[in-house]
Amino acid sequence: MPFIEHQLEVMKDLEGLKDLPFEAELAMQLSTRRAARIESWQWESKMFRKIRATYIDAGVAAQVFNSVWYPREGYDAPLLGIDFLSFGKKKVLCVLDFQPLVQDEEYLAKYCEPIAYIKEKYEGLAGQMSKRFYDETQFFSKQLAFAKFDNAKPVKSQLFPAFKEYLRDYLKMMNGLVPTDNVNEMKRVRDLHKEYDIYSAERDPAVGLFATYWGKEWANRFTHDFLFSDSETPILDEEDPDELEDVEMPATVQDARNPIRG
Ligand code: BLA
Repeated sequence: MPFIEHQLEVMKDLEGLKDLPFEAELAMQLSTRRAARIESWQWESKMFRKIRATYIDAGVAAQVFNSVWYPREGYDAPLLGIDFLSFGKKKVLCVLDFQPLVQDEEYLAKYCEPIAYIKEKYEGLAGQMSKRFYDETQFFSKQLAFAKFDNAKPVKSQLFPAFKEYLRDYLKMMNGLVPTDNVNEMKRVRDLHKEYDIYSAERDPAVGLFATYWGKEWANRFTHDFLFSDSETPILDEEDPDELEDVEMPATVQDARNPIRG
């Protein structure tokens, strides 16, 4: 929650900040299966075509803050990607990056490398993602702050300060840019955003977690209609009882399955 509060505080200074309403059923759900709540928000501003954020509160069993900032099409800047998860306090996963739209050296030097100094300060955030879900050479930078902790301590001592600095530098960078009004360039950027959504929707291991709490139909819609809304929503085969088994359930999610309060 302190992460969301900080993000909201920072967002207050965005020019033209407005709520972007979306389907109520996707914006909030309680779980009838386990004690859990998922709530999401979406905004736009003069500089961002979309900022979305999600908070999952399943008590100690699962705490999640997930957010993506999509600049307007006139900016070819990286997206700000945030995925912080804690399962039972003993499995803490932190993923934070200026997510590059392309992997050209010049682009990375301009947009991602300037924050290398932040990552260098926090040794604990220098971990490497596995190859199980994502491909680190697509939509991720070398400045990806990545960590798996077995306790909650580094969340306060490393992740929170790093998060504040990434957010501060992201906005400083954005504020220093002059957006283009070249329609071809804007279309190129929009297409890359779409590619990001398709790529992420295909790989995000969250779908299994959502299905555990809120069922696979909702999980499918939430992933494709809200989280990565430029991706196509696949039609689920209601007749296939094994369909959920196709979704890989990460080990940490198994822990989140233990109901904490009855
Ligand atoms: C990993 N993200 C995960 C995992 C889960 C989620 C369950 C796997 C944990 C594990 O077993 O190792 C959960 N993802 C979520 C949730 C949401 C979500 C709950 O989107 C939404 C509310 N993921 C992102 C964004 C980034 C991201 C924006 O959503 C980029 C900053 C990255 N998630 C990301 C990476 C991993 C991950 C890199 C770890 C992959 C690995 O090491 O295998």
